[in-house]
Amino acid sequence: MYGSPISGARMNVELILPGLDAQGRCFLTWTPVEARARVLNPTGAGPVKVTLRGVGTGGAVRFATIRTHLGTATLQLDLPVSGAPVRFFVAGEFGRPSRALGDTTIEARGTGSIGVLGSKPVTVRIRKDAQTLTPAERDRFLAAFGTLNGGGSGRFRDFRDMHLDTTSDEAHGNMGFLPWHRAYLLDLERELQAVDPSVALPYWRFDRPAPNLFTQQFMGVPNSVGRLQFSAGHPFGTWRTDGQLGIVRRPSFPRNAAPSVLSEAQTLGLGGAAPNATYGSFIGMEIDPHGSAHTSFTGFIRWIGTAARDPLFFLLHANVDRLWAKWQWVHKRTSPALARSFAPAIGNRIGHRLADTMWPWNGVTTAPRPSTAPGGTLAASPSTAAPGSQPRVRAMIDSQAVGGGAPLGFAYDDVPFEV
Ligand SMILES: [Cu+2]
Repeated sequence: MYGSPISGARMNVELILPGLDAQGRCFLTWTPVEARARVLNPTGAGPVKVTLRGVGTGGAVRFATIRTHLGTATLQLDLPVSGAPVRFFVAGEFGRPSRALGDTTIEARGTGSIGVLGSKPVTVRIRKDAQTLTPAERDRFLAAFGTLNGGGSGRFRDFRDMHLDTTSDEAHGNMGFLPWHRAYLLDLERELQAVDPSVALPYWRFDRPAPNLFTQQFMGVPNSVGRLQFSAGHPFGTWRTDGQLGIVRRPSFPRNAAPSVLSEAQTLGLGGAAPNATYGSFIGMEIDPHGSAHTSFTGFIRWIGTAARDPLFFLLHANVDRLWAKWQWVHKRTSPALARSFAPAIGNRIGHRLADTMWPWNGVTTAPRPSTAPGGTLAASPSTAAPGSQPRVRAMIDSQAVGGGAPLGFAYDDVPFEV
């Protein structure tokens, strides 16, 4: 019992991470979040020196004492024996996302032979190129989406009812096109994560061949009449929307080729050259590559009123959103306070101005809004407080919280956080 103040209580380090879910799990993106470490049951008089590092075979993390993208793989902290917490920042290491739930562990290791004093598993949850997903990642995404559809009677019906000809003015043909779809994807992704928290929405990089995507194991292959065929047991084998079984989609491009759309480099150039690039010009991407990607098929995805019946819609739009996020990063257009990050609505359309609330999450069903507002408020995330249940257009601009505050809780595998 010598030197042991409380029987059975060993000195250890508690890592206090933000945004834990109900099971105590932590999800990170590239955005640094504020965390704390403190000593419990200290022995000795001086501060306890610990080194933080991430271990694991999947994702990786970076640490810093300030909110920066210039984090390091390890961080030394002096933890006072008073037990007072010491602040640090932790983020996913760009380029090294997780592949499975909790595949990265943050360790606090003492000096010399003391060893690991505390640890916490985390998941670096990032939207990835669908072409590069592992079969396990792909199958978890498909299973969660199939559950959300629930054979046509699941929660997905609300998302189907949000994107119709009668609601199109909220989402298309003006400055709110990108923010509205960003909120739409985020709402859907959070519903998928409520089914399986390891899932992030993958994107279809439509300016490159994506042969892994257009298979019976993933997004389906059309038969002679354009009806998609899936492998045995595929969650989309029972896909049903609007009372109709199955998905109709036929590409006008070969499986090993890309559709005829503006390339990524061309798209990023639409807003004009640095340092004068403007959102008002970049938004032209709604026509090409966005519209061109839709019309590179016949079937549901070709038309606004039926496009959201097809799960590929959400991978197509994740790429549209990624291109916006990448343009924002390249040209430093993440601040809604900066005029060139957004543009005045053409014709002053409601829902397309920075200060406007967004339908249907605002619940408004009086003209000029649509007469329905399916789905209720925007799904909450345990990982972040943003954007709130009834977001405004403004809340969609700085998705990674480059300017501070809470991030939206998603990031792309090729768009870093950079302050
Ligand atoms: Cu749309």
